[in-house]
Amino acid sequence: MSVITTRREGEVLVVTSNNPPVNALGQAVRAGLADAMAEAAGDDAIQAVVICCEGRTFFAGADITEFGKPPVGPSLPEVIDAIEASAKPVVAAIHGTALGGGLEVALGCHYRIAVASARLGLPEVKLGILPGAGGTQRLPRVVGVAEALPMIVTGNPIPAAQAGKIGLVDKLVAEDGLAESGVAFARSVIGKADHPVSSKRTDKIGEIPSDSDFFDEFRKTQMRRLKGFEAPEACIEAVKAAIDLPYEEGVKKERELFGKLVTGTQSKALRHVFFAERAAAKIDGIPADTPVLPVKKVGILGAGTMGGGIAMNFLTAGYAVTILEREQEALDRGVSIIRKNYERSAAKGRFTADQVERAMGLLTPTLDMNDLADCDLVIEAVFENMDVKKDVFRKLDGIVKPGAILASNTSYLNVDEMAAETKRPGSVLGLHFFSPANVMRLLEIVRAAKTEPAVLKTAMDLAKKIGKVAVVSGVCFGFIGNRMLSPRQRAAQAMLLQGAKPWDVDKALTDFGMPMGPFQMSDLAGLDLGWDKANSKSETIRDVLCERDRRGQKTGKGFYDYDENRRPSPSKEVEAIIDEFAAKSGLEQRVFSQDEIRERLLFPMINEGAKILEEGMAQRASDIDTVWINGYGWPAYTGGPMFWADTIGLDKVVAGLKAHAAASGAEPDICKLLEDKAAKGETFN
Ligand code: T1G
Repeated sequence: MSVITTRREGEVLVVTSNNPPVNALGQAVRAGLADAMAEAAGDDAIQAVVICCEGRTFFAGADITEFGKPPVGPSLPEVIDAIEASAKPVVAAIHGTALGGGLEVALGCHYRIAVASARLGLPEVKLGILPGAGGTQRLPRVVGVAEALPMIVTGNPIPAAQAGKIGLVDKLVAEDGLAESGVAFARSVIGKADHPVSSKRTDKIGEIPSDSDFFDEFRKTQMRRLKGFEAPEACIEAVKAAIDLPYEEGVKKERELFGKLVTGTQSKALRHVFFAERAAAKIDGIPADTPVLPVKKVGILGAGTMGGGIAMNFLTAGYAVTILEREQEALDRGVSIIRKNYERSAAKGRFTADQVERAMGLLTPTLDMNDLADCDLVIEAVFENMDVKKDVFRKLDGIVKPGAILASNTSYLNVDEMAAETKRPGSVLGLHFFSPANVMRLLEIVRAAKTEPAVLKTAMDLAKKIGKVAVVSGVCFGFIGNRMLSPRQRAAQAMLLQGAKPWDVDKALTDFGMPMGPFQMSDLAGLDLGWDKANSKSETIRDVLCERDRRGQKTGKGFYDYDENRRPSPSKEVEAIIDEFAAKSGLEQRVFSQDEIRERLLFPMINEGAKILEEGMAQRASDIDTVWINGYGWPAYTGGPMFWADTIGLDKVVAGLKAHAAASGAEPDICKLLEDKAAKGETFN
């Protein structure tokens, strides 16, 4: 069955793509489109063409799986140029998501119609590239630079209605009968003398000169998104070329920029990230026909920071949530914080007032655990103490209906032990959200020894519905992310005793692209987590800091001093405390280069990741990358810790671990899987 079929509707040729799952513009689709355009050109009975797609979406872009392989013609630019050169009007009939090359095909068409639920975008920048089939040259001509630039540099799609407003879509049509609407529209333009051939359009391109401060102003709004990424700047350069150069020259400039990016490390890393996030949704070892269990009502134990944030995920997705606290005052505080969070997001335009009221209307606060009886899923977010959690699971098991899922939001603790407190171990698992739970995309689904396949699959299905990127972890201390965080924090502390200062250590990681370094992170979380105040005897730097009430951002000082806006600055007092402990340690004091600090912090993480893989605690190396990018802000343009290790070479990681151990007079701790792979020149991904 050809992926592209054509049929005649009187004088209109309807060209349909059927290339599941997303009508990616693979070679067969491109060839089919080229043949269809030749058919249209060669038959006088055909006076117009409609291009549409079967399945869930219009073309969602080039076929990313073809990247890095030898190109096979016809190229997408060639196909689009043939569409645009047609003497007969070509109409793109859009549904789903017209993205990347898909939107570029639509831009080569003379007209575009779309259903209201469609979205249109050029997300190439998220893959470390830029629109490489004329998008940076045609879109500004169709909608103007001011509208085109954000679409190209952020990669975020826009809804069809907005596309209609800016002239990207000529007509919004009914959700049903899109092809028929396309034929009707095509008939309405047959015979029109001058089709608005986009690539020749210059009416909107002249509005903003390329030396306008519009570009610098725009850069300022995108600083966080732009930091460290190469593609956004190239996108800006390509749009400037659309302003300054004739179309053909501009396309050449686009192609040159595309060629540099697509062969670069950042694009390889970001394409890895794209597929890694999707691979993570695949759970090894469960039958394909495993059912997804029905979940309509969710119970949350604990209305604190985590419980409230977790509740918001489900409320926003339209689930009824019953939230439980022990005291009325804590319950009221929790509910009020949820409302305040919604209102703050609404003020930023993320929610409408109606959406906030709808979400809050789904929330039922209670002090009575029996009110959770009819929940399909209950998540506990109570104090991180095993005895407390065991007691909660025992009580829940006796109250909640048979078949309901019981989940723990624990960050570290053993979910098998919690499951053993119940008569339903098959329905118990961990759902580890990351703070702030209503913002961070990552969810670690902790697979306990007895967790049933249907429960796992239901959790994965729920994760997607609440907009999370989920990764399955086995039961081990800290699961995947926090388990790898521990050796990094230990390495950071150890360097303080050898002459390093917190701000130098943190800088090495923020320069690498992390949002913060180990000490900034400790100050954010609070230095007194697990600190035993009553028995503290100034034995460690952390003890002394806490004893002096330097407990982190919440007390205005920790490793850093913080101003009223929580901006950090190095502290002389802390420096003196560190110097005292370093002198007492008897260790050789030295100056660390930024490269060495980075290696000392990150290589032990890679080693821990290798152990996690070796023990089967993660299903695949790319899952570990997905955890660190979505849970801790690891710079996506390096692909995540395991992809980054592959890029620099596992032999370099092993050599570094050995060298740093020797320099500290310690025995190297190197995972066998890592050592074997390094020796064989293999990679994790
Ligand atoms: N190429 C190949 N496979 C793709 C694909 C693509 N462009 N998009 C999705 N898939 C696969 C995906 O791996 C998964 O496979 C399945 O489709 C469902 O995807 C020349 C060079 C369209 C919004 O960046 O954003 O055009 O895991 O799970 O959540 O200038 O997929 O089932 O085996 O994500 O409903 C630009 C990328 C390419 C769009 C649907 N286009 N895709 O989301 O399903 S570069 C993109 C998406 C380009 C031109 C340049 C999303 C989606 P599997 P899914 P979804």
